[in-house]
Amino acid sequence: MDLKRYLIARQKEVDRALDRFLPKASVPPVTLHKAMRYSLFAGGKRLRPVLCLAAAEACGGKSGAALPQACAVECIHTYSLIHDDLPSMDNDDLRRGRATCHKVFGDGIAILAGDALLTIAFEIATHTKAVSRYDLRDIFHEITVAAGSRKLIAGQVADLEAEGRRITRAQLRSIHENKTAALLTASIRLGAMAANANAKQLAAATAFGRALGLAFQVIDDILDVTQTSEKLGKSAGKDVAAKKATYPAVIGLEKSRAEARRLTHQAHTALEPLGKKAVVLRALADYLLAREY
Ligand code: GRG
Repeated sequence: MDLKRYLIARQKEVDRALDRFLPKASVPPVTLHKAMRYSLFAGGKRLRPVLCLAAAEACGGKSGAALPQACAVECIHTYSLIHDDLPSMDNDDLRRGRATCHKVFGDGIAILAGDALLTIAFEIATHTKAVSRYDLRDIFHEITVAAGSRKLIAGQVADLEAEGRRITRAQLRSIHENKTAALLTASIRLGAMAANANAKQLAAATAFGRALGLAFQVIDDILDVTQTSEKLGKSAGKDVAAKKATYPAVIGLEKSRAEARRLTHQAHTALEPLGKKAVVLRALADYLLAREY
């Protein structure tokens, strides 16, 4: 299959839907809507929404049924990036290849743009169509748990608290599971749910998401030390400078590479119950691993 063509088509589909869901930049408060759009349309990979759409297809459904959920997750992801870049968090100047939201709009508007993106995710999620096995309550439960104080925000708290400290491999894995893998897994589960996945399909999608989510963060940690800021579109080498808890810091670069390969293999194995329909998810896992080389 031609993954590049698939990615471009799906990214465009997601961008068009996000553009429809977001208030236009001319709608008051203009500065806020400009800031939300500035960060949302800054050229992210749209990995989470694409995984969501591909998971719907892998479970025998149509990708279009998962579009609101895919867009909701992308809004939550973008909010987390805006807040993470703030001076009181990671204090970063570069994101998605351009100046961070607070550098352009100021800290106050950046905080509010993040808040508004988080909130609009739930408005967008109301466009989800219920299927026989899952209703809106299930969709909201999935999103709120992944984005909440026991997953995404727990990971960010642990990450902040681990700065400059020695932590174990198990602690690091737990940070990555919460900070990164939980929202990625939720994206994939939401796609499966849009396709009315049965218990076996949902379990396969979940296992795939957990392995892929961890692999993604291990690879992201590796890229931070092996790539340039230009290539990444965000500040490279920041993890080392900020004494961040990362895989290369805790187990070394070569072992991190081996771990990324092991987790990618685990992700592939998890897809077996979904058969041939999971071709795109399988290719996406390989594509993420290949980013490292
Ligand atoms: C502020 C609540 C709160 C959470 C922040 C997402 C996050 C937690 C921090 C951002 C920094 C970071 C290293 C996050 C780990 C997840 C990750 C690698 C995000 C970047 O995702 P990509 O590569 O980004 O998919 P694009 O820009 O392509 O969407």
